[in-house]
Amino acid sequence: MFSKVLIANRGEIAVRVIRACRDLGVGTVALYSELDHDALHVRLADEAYALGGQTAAESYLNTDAILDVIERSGADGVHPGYGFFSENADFARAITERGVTFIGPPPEAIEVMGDKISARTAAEEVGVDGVPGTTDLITDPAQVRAFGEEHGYPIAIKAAYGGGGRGMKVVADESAIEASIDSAQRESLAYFGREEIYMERYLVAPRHVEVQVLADAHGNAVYLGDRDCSAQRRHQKLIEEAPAPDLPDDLRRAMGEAAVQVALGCGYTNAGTVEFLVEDGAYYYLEMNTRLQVEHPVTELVTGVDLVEQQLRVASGEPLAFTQDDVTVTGHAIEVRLNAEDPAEGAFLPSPGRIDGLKVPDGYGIRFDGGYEAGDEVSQFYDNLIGKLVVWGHDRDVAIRRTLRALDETVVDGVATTIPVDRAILEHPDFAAATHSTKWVEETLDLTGVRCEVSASDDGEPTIRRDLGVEVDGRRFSVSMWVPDQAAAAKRRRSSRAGGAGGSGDGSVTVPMQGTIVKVLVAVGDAVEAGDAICVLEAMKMENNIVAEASGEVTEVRVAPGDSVGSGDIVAVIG
Ligand code: MV4
Repeated sequence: MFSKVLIANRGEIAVRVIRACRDLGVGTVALYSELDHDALHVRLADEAYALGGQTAAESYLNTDAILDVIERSGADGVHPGYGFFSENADFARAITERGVTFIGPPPEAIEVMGDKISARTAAEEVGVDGVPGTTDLITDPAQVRAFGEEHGYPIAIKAAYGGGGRGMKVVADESAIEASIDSAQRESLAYFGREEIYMERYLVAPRHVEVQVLADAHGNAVYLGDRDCSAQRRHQKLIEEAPAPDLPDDLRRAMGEAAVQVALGCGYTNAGTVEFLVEDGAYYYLEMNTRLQVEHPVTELVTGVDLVEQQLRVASGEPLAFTQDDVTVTGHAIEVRLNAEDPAEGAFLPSPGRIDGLKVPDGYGIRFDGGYEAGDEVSQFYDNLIGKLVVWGHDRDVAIRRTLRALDETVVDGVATTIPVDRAILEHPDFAAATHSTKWVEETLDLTGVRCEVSASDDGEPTIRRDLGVEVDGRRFSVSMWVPDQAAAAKRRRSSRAGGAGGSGDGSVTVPMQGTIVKVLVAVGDAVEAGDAICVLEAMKMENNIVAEASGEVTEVRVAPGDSVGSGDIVAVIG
């Protein structure tokens, strides 16, 4: 087992890994950006080191700074969490070259699965089929036309180096082929810097079912049941559950065994997830995620297996202590992601800020995996996942009711949360009947009136305990003190925050949050109306239209696709 593990991440997943290490008597090393100098993961770790910087690129993605801390701390293992460097083969190699263990799969497996075409080929080689499609790159519209004649429409054109649905275009009929190829290539180039594309038949309303796998370095691999993640919008999962409801036993078993074959076929070790689409009683392999996933706790609650403990054991060379026959699934588990976002009737507006109050639910069958406590700040620079409510019940109906009960007990003051939309999903008869697909939240769920007002905590405490970080020579030590709670007082005075795109009334169009410009929709000289989209900003894995506040002529365009912008930056000026 490791003696000291460095967690190359932040927020709830860093907290989750630190807790697992503590359970095993393994020392923990946290990293922090300037904004996170006093974050929960930093307070919980045995040691913490400064990376500097504010944005992810300046901090949690700063390879040199992280490698330097690995060396200084003497860590013998690195857990990447999810996101950041978790699926970066170069990072895994750089760590391994320094004699430190990457707590994840071999870099070769990350590479095979990072390229969607080789990921498809790898599955085909072990007899696991994807959606009918090809592993050829599209170089000529005639290929798509021929595919349409054989398999029919719609067809999905996908980015070979894509992910998260970006670069994917649905071709409804023959007339749309050329335009779809163009826009898939353009989007793919903007997001991933590569324009290779391929195609598959497009499934219109599938369910997203994924299988958790775990493999050791001695050739043993098991699957730990499945999860349904169909309740999502714009590729952001809202609610996940295990097991996937209403799957025939033989299909479930076949999918589990297929997942294990895919893992063994690419030399996989550690925890991983094989994604499938399920439609009309058939399953189709989609891709493999070579990391621990956000929704892993639902699998833990129904199997009793601590996945992070297993990751640490497998990475330190231990063989799996159980076989497939030992794995059982008991009851039902549901995870609700609590994001600092106002559902705003479907607009999902980010709501960063200080969490003035946080009361998490408790009681039988309840687990809360949080990354923040009251007094902590949710920054616009990072993922705004506050925490995850994970609930177990002896069957799905019990789990749904208990999740609603737990949400009733949950209080978050100071930032808006996605709780109202979670409630709308959990109370809906379609969700109860498990007839929902990946399209359901966007196309069927009515979000009229579903919003979250920012509530202010009303306790009159004049002081608050702050566990402050004192940094000495780039290493963090903590000191507790009681200080006047000025931020809470200021927040109480402040009126409710404005959401969406902003402007200053002088014709400048600004962005409301940090992100990347993926498309510019106007040019100097264009006439625009109030409400017209000026550009598309990608932030927190979502595309946001930045709109003009007033009508007029575009006199300046200050951004181009690929530019990084910060909150308040001017993208264009309307004269
Ligand atoms: C598909 C599909 C339908 N047919 N491929 C979206 C993200 C990427 N991982 C693959 N995705 C999809 N691929 C074919 N051939 C539908 C989706 C899809 C989806 C998949 C899983 C979870 C949510 C989704 C939401 C929209 C589309």
